[in-house]
Amino acid sequence: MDVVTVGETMVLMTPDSSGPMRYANEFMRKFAGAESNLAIGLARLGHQVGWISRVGKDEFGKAMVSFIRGEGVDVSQVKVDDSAPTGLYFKEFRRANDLRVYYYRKNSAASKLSPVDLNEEYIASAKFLHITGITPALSDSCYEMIFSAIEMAKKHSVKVVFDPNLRRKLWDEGKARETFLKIASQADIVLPGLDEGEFMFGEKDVEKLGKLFIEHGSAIVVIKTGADGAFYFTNDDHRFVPGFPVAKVVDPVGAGDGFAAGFISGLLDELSLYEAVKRGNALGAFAVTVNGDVEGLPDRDELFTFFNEKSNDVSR
Ligand code: KDG
Repeated sequence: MDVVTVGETMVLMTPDSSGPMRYANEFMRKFAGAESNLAIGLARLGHQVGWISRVGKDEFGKAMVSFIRGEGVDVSQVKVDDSAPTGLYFKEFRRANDLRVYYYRKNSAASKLSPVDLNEEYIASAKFLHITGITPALSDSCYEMIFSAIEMAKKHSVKVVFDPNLRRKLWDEGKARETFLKIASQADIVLPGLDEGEFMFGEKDVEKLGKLFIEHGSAIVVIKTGADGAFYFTNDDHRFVPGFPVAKVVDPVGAGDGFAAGFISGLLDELSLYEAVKRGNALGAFAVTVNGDVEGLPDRDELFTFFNEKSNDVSR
């Protein structure tokens, strides 16, 4: 396995119309979750990736697992829980640049994830373990599970990639900060947005922030600055890698997961850090051109055609 990831995926209901949710009558049913988004992005680029999770013993759980399996992700470690439902969330395109989400995920099947759901051999078989800061917010057992997964990865020299993915609706701020700092100190690679870095360290200056992350224990940190691009930092190097302009952002959710998929794909292909971040930027741009978290992510041919055309706009 190239990458193993663990976390909750939900049924995603997206209204056909924009504006306040109370007027939305028609919805498209999709599936989304930061970790499975990442897994799908990697699978589209031809990497071997596994997703660990729990789903309800319900129609949504069945459809979700089929969808993710259909995208080429290994779902052999997904358990079906007959005592809790598959989680659900709604997107609301309230107005331009104001997208809101509503979660119906409390006590969901995935919130029951615990250390017993982890298969050590499976994690040990991977080159990278990907985790996000969403999972430890879901329940005490999810919190424990994340730290067990990190411990297993470290024991077998599997590199830990941490994407903070701060979701304020799920957390008490102090607990979130403390948890993110604890995970970051154990992770090999951290992929924060600039705002998440500021949330963690109280520092706005990107160069100072990069240094703080490295001193805190990560070998590589990539700080994302939205459409502009991203900065990478190691102990002895740092550079800015420009992003790709997108003429029309249709749905910004999933850009960070696209970035993580592109970046990890670049590392798996042994690209330079600069080129890996560039691939991350490209996938982030692809993700936002289409409604849905993963529908816009490219396969290898599409990605290389895009790079060869040297197009300046991914949404052309
Ligand atoms: O990164 C995209 C995710 O935030 C979205 O799909 C929903 O996983 C999700 C979450 O917990 O917010």
